[in-house]
Amino acid sequence: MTSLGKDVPIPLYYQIKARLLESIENGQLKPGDRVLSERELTTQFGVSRMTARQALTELESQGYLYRVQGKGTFVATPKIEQPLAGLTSFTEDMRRRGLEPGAKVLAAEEVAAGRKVARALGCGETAPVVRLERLRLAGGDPMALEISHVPASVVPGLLERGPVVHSLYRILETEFGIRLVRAIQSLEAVPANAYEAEMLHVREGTPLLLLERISRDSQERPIEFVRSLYRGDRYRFTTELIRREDAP
Ligand code: 16G
Repeated sequence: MTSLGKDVPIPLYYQIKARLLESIENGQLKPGDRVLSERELTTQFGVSRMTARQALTELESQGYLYRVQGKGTFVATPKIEQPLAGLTSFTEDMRRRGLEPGAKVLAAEEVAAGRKVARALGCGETAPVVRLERLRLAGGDPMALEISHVPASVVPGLLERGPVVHSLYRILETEFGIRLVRAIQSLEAVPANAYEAEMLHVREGTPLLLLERISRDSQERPIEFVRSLYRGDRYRFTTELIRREDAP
């Protein structure tokens, strides 16, 4: 790696970070490869230990590197690229990537909708809804924390049929004849709180991607309101943008 520019207004740690990132992105450093340690970076670039540490810590919290106690810092597997175009289920998304989907049910209960859910589902605030909180797994690793709300009236008996450890969308289709056809979804960044961090195996404060989705069936009925927190260090969402013919 070339030496750092000491006369440029770019912090040294940031320059080291950029060098490492470049090596990862152009394939010189591959998933599983060990990267230079703090001490090695210090010698190579003539920077302080703190500067070297900051570069590694940021790359780690952004999901490019991971540390193994006593062994060193290694290049992580690339993030999961998730197109935002189709209305797909978690199970379908993971299978398409050859990963084994899973779910750990953290809560499954019938509750009153409350203001936010009522607004999303177009029901009364006291209307009963099924609240399903699940940790979604891919190959056993936690990927997202999902809280779904479905009007109890459209899924009678859902809670009695056992924990929803497989696909909710499949159950909706096969057991309740509900096919989701359309959804409105928003995406924003939020820091992981202590509980979310523990569940998702990230540090508190790590950026998560919060997706909120309201899905409807062919009769335009709102069926599901979900808040999904995806690991920002494992996911990258992509969209296709098409320039309209009449764009100014
Ligand atoms: C996706 C959906 C979630 C849905 C789940 C069903 C988002 C943000 N979340 O994760 O709304 O409940 O798929 O997956 O898109 P399943 O059929 O595997 O249970």
